[in-house]
Amino acid sequence: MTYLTKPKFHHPELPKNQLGYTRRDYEASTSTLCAGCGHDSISAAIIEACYELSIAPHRVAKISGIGCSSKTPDYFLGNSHGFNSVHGRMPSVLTGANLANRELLYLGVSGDGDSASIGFGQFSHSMRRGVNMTYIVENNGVYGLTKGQFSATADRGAKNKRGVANLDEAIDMVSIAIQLGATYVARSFSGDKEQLVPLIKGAMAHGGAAFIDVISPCVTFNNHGGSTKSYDYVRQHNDAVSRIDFITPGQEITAQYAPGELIEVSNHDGSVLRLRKLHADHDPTDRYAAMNYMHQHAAHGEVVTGLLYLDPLATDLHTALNTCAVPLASLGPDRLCPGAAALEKINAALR
Ligand SMILES: Cc1ncc(C[n+]2csc(CCOP(=O)(O)OP(=O)(O)O)c2C)c(N)n1
Ligand code: SF4
Ligand SMILES: [Mg+2]
Repeated sequence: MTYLTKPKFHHPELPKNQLGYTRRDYEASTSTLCAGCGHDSISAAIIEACYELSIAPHRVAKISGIGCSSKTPDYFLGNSHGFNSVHGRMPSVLTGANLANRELLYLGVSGDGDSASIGFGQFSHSMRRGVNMTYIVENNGVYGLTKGQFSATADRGAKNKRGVANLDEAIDMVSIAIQLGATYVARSFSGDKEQLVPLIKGAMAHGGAAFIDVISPCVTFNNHGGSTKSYDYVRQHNDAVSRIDFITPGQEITAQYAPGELIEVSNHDGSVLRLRKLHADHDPTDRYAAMNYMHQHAAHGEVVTGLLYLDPLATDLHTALNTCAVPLASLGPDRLCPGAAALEKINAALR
């Protein structure tokens, strides 16, 4: 059996969001992942973020590659558009869909194998092009679906289940995303819903390439003493630089913080990101300082989490290319085919 459907009925008093949807309306099939897999917690965080943002499910397109992580869009947002693509090819499929229809919210879901190995080129180009999307990598340091080989994000010296050490240097996807021009870059932990949900909300409201690396332990192949992607290791080494509050348009901003500890950033849609700085020496709006900060802390084995880099003035690929303002499918023949006279004019200009 590849999926289990959930019963449709639910308690009539379940809380509803502004659109009248319950959390159940953002769920989908029952997960068939291993019990305790971090990926299921990320699915739950996506459901919570979309519920709290009152996103109409038909406005979301969820696109994935191949892997346990890439299976997860089957377990959330059952009423949204979805495309489970080919291994490592999620970014190009998402970019194509995005260019054809700018009115949807694009959610790319991938794994560390899917994005840091076979799909590394695709990942990189989607970042440098500034595709407007929320790109989530569910990072467990292994190829879970094919039984636990080290992936390219596994730390050098980390051990597999049988005690064999990884000899290769790890790819830090967060550093690469910042370097290549992503404008909202975060790292989180599947076991920290309080941090992850607002990070996803902020990413979905961001008007450019938003990348979230979520450490997501694989309980079957990479949750033992020698792993640096296990629940215990991440809990012990998690160093949060910031906490986000996400405030929707019209919501009252009540909490008070001392000056210097708080950054407020307004989004295009009127929502506000309120960033509580936990480390005074981390400036998330300075791209090079953010990278320095992460490298320094990584050298001491710390897993730095939170919103690590943010460009408040971000734009996206549509702006760069000056694309059509409406979905291509809504264009009539008159706009798709300007006629023989227009073609003749173009040809004449090239002679
Ligand atoms: C072209 C191609 N090569 C290899 C595979 C085999 N394969 C399937 S999933 C996978 C790795 C998945 O790892 P990751 O993206 O980290 O996902 P996880 O299962 O760990 O969540 C591989 C190598 C494939 N499906 N297609
Ligand atoms: S093999 Fe690992 S990644 Fe895949 S479902 Fe099981 S715990 Fe999750
Ligand atoms: Mg993986």
